[in-house]
Amino acid sequence: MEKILNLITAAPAMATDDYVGFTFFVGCMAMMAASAFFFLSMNSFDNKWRTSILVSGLITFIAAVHYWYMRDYWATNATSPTFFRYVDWVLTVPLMCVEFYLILKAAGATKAMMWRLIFLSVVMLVTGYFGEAVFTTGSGPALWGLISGIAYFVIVYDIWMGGAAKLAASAGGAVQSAHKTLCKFVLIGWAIYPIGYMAGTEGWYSGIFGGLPMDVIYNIGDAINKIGFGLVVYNLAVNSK
Ligand SMILES: *C/C=C(C)/C=C/C=C(C)/C=C/C1=C(C)CCCC1(C)C
Repeated sequence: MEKILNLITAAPAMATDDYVGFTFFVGCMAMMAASAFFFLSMNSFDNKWRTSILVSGLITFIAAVHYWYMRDYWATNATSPTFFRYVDWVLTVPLMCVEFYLILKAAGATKAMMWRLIFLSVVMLVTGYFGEAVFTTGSGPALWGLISGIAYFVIVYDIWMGGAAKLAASAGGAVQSAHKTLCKFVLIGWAIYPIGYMAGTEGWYSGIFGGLPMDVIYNIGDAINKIGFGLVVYNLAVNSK
């Protein structure tokens, strides 16, 4: 017990004007609460939805753990926890691709479709990491950001107009409308991230977004996308119980 208390009280105090630190803190709480919500509600659904809700919970839970570390990293170093950030994304974004597969499985989604989305998402994130943490000078960030952006657009194309869209149309009803909402999250919600990237890296675009705090943008994006995505799936399970 004393060890636990020490752990909690040993957390560095946060300055009241540290609004970046504040968004890490609130983000951590929100992810924890969302995880409890998804995990606890899971068993009230029909078997066919349980895995989807479980994955929703895993996404927010993995994020909660990373936010715990990122919050601490920020409090200690006052610099971006880029490594933790990308480890979080490389685990959670592929799981979001799995969600597309899970809700369309009954309509005939294939594992090949799922792996294609997972592969594209990993390309998007690894190239993004290169631009943000490895090739950070000259035209490095712009170039790697562009490659990352291309992978992002292929994902958007696949789910809006590719095979996944056709399966959703054939499924119709609640599944089709949930798919459509998830597509909007990817098109609009995920577009928050390249804005954060442009705010936090050097390039021709620096004048446009320079000065905006990258971590606040990423943290807002994560809260909207991870919790929102999970709620869309939750809603689908409720509507087609
Ligand atoms: C829960 C975390 C999510 C949904 C993270 C999504 C991240 C992206 C969609 C990142 C995209 C990027 C680009 C499209 C270009 C610049 C580099 C990235 C990695 C920020």
